[in-house]
Amino acid sequence: MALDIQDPVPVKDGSSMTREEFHHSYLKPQKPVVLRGLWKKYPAYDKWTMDFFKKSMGNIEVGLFGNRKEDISKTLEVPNATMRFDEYLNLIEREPTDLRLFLFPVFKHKPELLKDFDYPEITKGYIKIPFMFFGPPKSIVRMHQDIDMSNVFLTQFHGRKRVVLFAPDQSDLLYRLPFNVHSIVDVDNPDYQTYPGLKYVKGMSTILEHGDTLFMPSGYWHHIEYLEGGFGLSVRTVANGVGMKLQGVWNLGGKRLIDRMMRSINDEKWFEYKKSVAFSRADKAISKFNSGNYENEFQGTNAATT
Ligand SMILES: O=C(O)CCC(=O)C(=O)O
Repeated sequence: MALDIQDPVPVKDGSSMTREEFHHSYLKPQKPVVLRGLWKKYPAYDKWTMDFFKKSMGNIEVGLFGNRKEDISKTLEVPNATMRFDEYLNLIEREPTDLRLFLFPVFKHKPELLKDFDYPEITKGYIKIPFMFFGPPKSIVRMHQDIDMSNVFLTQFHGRKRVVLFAPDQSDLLYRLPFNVHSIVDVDNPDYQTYPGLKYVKGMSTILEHGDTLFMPSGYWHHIEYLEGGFGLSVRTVANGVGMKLQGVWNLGGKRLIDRMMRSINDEKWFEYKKSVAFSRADKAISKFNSGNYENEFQGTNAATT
């Protein structure tokens, strides 16, 4: 049985979308959308290539993360390798490896890159925190929510990426770990025996190409597969609604610290405890689903628990 993730994320012309239309149809109802060509009018659109980054900042050392799909207990806080940036770019053009450059603060290293783009009208009025992501072919960004629960605009500049999305109200059925923003399921190899909640989830998929901007509303789960070596830029804006904003602050200032502390005391035992909570929440969500109460009782409340 295949996971129910076939629904495509709608694709719209980003260059002609007005702020009003975006607010009314996507931001307010918190619906994902691919905005094709949203960043097209800026120099970065053509200028930012692999060669450009190799030449302009190839000599810096970058911290790289393994995809750690196999080790779901680990979080992505500490890089597990370093390399010269140009060597890393050569590597990801050449071959699959599991090393990704995650939340790369490229503009700290080279602030003049900020002159290569502006923020499209539809994102104006919000906080923007730009980060870049680089990854090799076949690498996987395991399923997670962004810890600050922000609205995210993820623009692809090079290579294609497959993205699977789930709304935040599916968190329990996705076996979200408490004190964490990761899920323990693998959407590419769904194990229904161990994770029966997966029979009930409903997601969406899309493939991003050069110039596509994916709008991911606050708290949306995302699983990403790099189909080719490539890179993208994410711009974050404040979370939607008071609940999501508070959740973001609590994730960053409370949960993350508790998780760190408990991991340092007994990582294995703490992980087993978190898994047991995830399983018990999923069982409850399945019962609600089977009794027909899922929509009424779970919709919109999951993100505020834990
Ligand atoms: O594109 C990537 O490599 C990861 C993007 C991501 O996870 C994010 O923007 O939260």
